This record gives sequence, C-alpha cells and structure tokens, in this order.
Amino acid sequence: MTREDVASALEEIGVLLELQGESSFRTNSYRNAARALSQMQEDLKTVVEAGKLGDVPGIGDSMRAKIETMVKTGSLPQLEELRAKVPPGLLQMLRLPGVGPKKVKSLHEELGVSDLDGLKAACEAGTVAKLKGFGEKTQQKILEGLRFLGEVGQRVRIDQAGPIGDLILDRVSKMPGVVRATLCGSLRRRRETAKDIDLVASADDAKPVMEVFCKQPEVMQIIGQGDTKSSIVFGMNVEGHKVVLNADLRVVPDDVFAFAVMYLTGSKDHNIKMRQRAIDRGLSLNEYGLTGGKNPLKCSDEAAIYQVLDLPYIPPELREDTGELDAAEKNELPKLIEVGDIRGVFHNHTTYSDGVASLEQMALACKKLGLEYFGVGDHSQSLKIANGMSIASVQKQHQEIDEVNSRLQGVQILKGIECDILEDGSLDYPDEVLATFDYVVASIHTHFGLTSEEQTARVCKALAHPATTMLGHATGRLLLRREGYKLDLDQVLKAAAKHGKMIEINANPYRLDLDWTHVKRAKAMGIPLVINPDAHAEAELAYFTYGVDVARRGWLEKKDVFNTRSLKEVVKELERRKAGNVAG
Ligand code: DGT
Ligand code: CA
Ligand code: ZN
Repeated sequence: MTREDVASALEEIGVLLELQGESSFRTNSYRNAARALSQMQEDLKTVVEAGKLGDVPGIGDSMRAKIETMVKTGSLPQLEELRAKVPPGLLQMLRLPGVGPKKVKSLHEELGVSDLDGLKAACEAGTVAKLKGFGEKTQQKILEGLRFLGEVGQRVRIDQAGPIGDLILDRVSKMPGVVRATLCGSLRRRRETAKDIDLVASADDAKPVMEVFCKQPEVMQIIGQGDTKSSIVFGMNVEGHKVVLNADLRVVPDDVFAFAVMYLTGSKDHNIKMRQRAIDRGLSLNEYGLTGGKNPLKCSDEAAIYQVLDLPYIPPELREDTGELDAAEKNELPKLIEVGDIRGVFHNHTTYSDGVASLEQMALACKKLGLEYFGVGDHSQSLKIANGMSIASVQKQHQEIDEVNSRLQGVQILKGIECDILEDGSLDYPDEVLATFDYVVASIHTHFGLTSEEQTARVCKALAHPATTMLGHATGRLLLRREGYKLDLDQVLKAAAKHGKMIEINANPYRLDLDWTHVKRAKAMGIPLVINPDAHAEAELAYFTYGVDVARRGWLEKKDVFNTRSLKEVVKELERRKAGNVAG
C-alpha cells in the first residue's frame, strides 16, 4: 500500500470506530496519524524499512505497528473486521448536514436504518422525529439533506476529479500510436464538480489504446470496451480520500479529432446553438464532422470549426450558452483572466487562529508560487471554535508581521483579518481595533439558520460598515455537502455596489462559495472581485487556481479582479479606502 492508501485506510478506521461509539480520543488518533502521513514528504516504504516511522510526529507505537503491517502485507485485519461489521450505508449517512456518528449509530440501533433509502422511509413515516435527541426539526433537516444529496448524486469535486483526469490523460497521451489527446466535458469547462471524466484521443488503431485504458491498475470495473468508445469505473486515492468515478475514452481518426472534442466538451446547450448556427449556413455539424452539400470540411482544431461558422475561438469555460455566441459574433468576448495574472492573496489562516503554518512559512510559500503579497486573515475573537484572536493576539500578530516583513525579500505580509459578522450584523472588534488592519474580510460563520430576510439584512449591514473591505464566504455552501445559507444574493450584491465593497470568490475547492453565475452578475454591477484561497496550510495557497477557473467561467478579465494588481497598487488602494475616500 502507498502512503496515500495507508492514510485513507486510517481515516476510514477512525470513522468506522466512531460509528461503533468509540471515544473521540481514540478515533482522533487515527485521524491525526492519517494527517501526519498525508503531509509526509518521504517515501513511506523507505521510512518503514529504515525503521524511522517512530520519528514521524503524530504517530505513536501502536499506530506504527498498524502502518507497518499495511505497508508490508497490503492489508490490516482490524480494518477488514470493521468493514464487515459496519454497513456501508452508514458512511453515506454521514454526508448529511447535522448528522454525526452518534446520530447514525442511534438511527441504526434504534430504527434498524442502514442506508439512505431506509432513512428516507423512516423520516417519511415520522419515526425519526420520535427518537431521543432528534425531533421534528431534525427530521425535516435530514429530509432536506436527502433531497440535496439526491440532486448532487455521485458528483466529484474538481480538486479530486482533476488529478485523476490529468493522470489518465497523461497515460493516454503517451501511448504509442496516439496522435493527440485531451480532456473534455465539465472538467475541461472547469466546472466546480464533475459527474465523470471524458477523454478524446486520436489514433489510427484504437484497439491497443483501449486495451491499455481498460487495464490501468486503478480500474475497478469495465463498463464497456469497444473500438471507438470504452467506459471504466476508476478508483484512486487523492490526498488520503478514496475517489471513485467513471471515465469514458473515445478514440477517433485524427481528422475527426476536433469535431469529437468540441462535441464532448459541450455544454450540451452550447452544442445545440452551434449546430443551429451550422444549419443556418446550410451546413451540418456533429461529433464526426462538418458537412455542406457533399463535401466534408476539414478542420484540424476547434478554432477552425468556429472560423467556418464565422466566430472567433470560444474558450471552454464560456461554453454554457449564457450569451457567448452573441458576444463572439460581435467580437466582444472577454479576454479572460489567467492564473499568471494573480499577484497575491488576501484571506488565509496561520497558527494565530486555526491554520497549521506560521506567518513566515505562509509568506515564503506565497513567494514560491510567484506571488508578491500574503494577506493574512485569521479568525476574529468571537469565533472560539476556530481559535479566534483576542485583541492582545492581534497586537502580537501585527508586531510579528512588522518583524518578519523587515527580513523578507520579494514578498510582503499584509495585515488583514477575517472578521466575523455577528448575529446583528455588527463586526467583531471595536472600531479602533478594526482601524489597525490594512483590510477587513467580513464573513459569516455562525447563525446559519436565520431567515432569508434576517440573513440578508445582517450581511448588508456588515457591508455598510466603513471598515469592511470585502465580503468573504458569500454563501456559506460546502460543495456536494451543504447548501448555502438562505440569503437574497441580489440584495447583497446591490449593497456591495452601493458601498463600493469587494466580494470574494472563495477558491477553496471544498467551497467555491460564489458560483460563476453570481460572479457574472457581480461583474455586471461593477463590483470588484477578489480570489482568495482561504488557505489553512502552505499547500492550500495554490487553491487560488480553482478561483481563477470560477472567475473565467464568470467572464472576468484581469482588470475585474483586485488581486491581479501589484503590491504597490494594492497598498495604495487599501490606504485610499481606509482614508474613507470610497465611492458610495
Ligand atoms: P458532467 O459530466 O455532468 O459533469 O457534465 P458534462 O458536460 O461533462 O456532461 P456529459 O459527461 O454528460 O457529456 C459530455 C458532453 O457531451 C456534454 O458536455 C455535451 C455532449 N453531449 C452529451 N449529450 C448530448 C446531447 O444529447 N446533445 C448534444 N448536443 N451534446 C451532448
Ligand atoms: Ca462529463
Ligand atoms: Zn477563512
């Protein structure tokens, strides 16, 4: 077993033990060990063979023995036993908001519920409400959660599907006989989540390519293996979590490649519009070609297809049928922002609140990514569960920032704060403390249950506060897990525009809070957007690239995003805002 396999096995043991009612002390020891392994740089097998596993912090004696067994034998009897004891459906139930291991355990033991379907039936029969510790409200929440899970189905987040897509693409591209290959579908359009991985390759002989595709070691099941199309179920560990999803590969002759790629990139609605455009010109467009009368037209790439239809190339992120053909027709397509345009980041955490790295480590990691500024935005005082900073702690942090900045070369730390918006819409520090920050990211972390009117008024009030620079976590959603809080986002955008405030695209791939449709609306209202990774560790700083994906899908150009500006420009603008010269 690889390091990642072992980490995911330990994680699984922790969860399974929790479902059996084990103490959190014991279950956490598995989680901590899994995390320690995930962050380990060395090769696990080498470390085990050298007898150095005990030196890794977070791994005690009994854990060391288990890890060694897994590395040496490829399995762990304890895990096999637990899997046999705990119905897999119980793990699914943990995806429901507000349902933890304790609740799952009592649903299973008291009501005999062992999967999501059974849980739905029990809720509909009203028996869940009668259980001790549940009640009508919880039952209602579970039903809402079940409906949400039903809608999202088996979709996978882009940070999990992406690496798998890249791995398969790399293998396919390198196969002998393959001329070209590319990812298609939602992954190429950079949606936040994907149902499956779509690939197209060109080769004279498809058969050997399909052979290799279907024989990859991670293939769990072959759904179909044909001469032009094959489908597999692929399972792989990504950062300690087992990810399972379908992958489809089409192999076509190279002169068909561009047509197949355009068709399979979609979106479906974009394809339909393109097909109609072809018809309007007396042509016929499909996944095999573009024909007019009897002559198939040659197009070696997608740009050539668009050109035949009198259009400039439309980037995949824009192909959602939200006006891209009209804009292309008028030559008004945006010049989309690129990853290389980002010069720094604003909302991130350090050990001062719930992050795992120091100010200096985070700043140096930014420098490595080619960024000029690291804006810290630790949690504010009332957010106790995330170790929010007392006023004394803020002062200490500012001193440390001054000290570190005096030593750092090529990167600078900015004094920000992720300030909680309290229940009544006020900010979490007195004005004189707020005035000590370079900027304030105002976010909601509590009282998610307010009515839409209450929540909207709360956020709008925070946006009206002179100290607020930008709104963080605009919706509070957790992708595929929890819908955002109830909120009238149009009102919020209006308030931001009125008070001249910025809005964050939270680039953490677990969240991607503001979705691309909102981004497009914000841009239309002239609101500056900011792409923030919300990093809690050095490696998470690179999350900003997912925010760039969202920004591109939202038609943003470099000028629309605040953190494409240089350190000098950013400091100047933040000072201007602090001086109270903000429009509105
Ligand atoms: P996903 O997989 O749900 O994340 O999203 P997509 O866009 O990857 O959808 P998928 O995998 O079902 O299909 C891939 C592409 O194939 C899709 O973006 C457009 C094209 N396609 C699929 N079905 C149709 C169809 O009925 N008509 C047309 N014109 N195109 C289709
Ligand atoms: Ca797809
Ligand atoms: Zn945060």
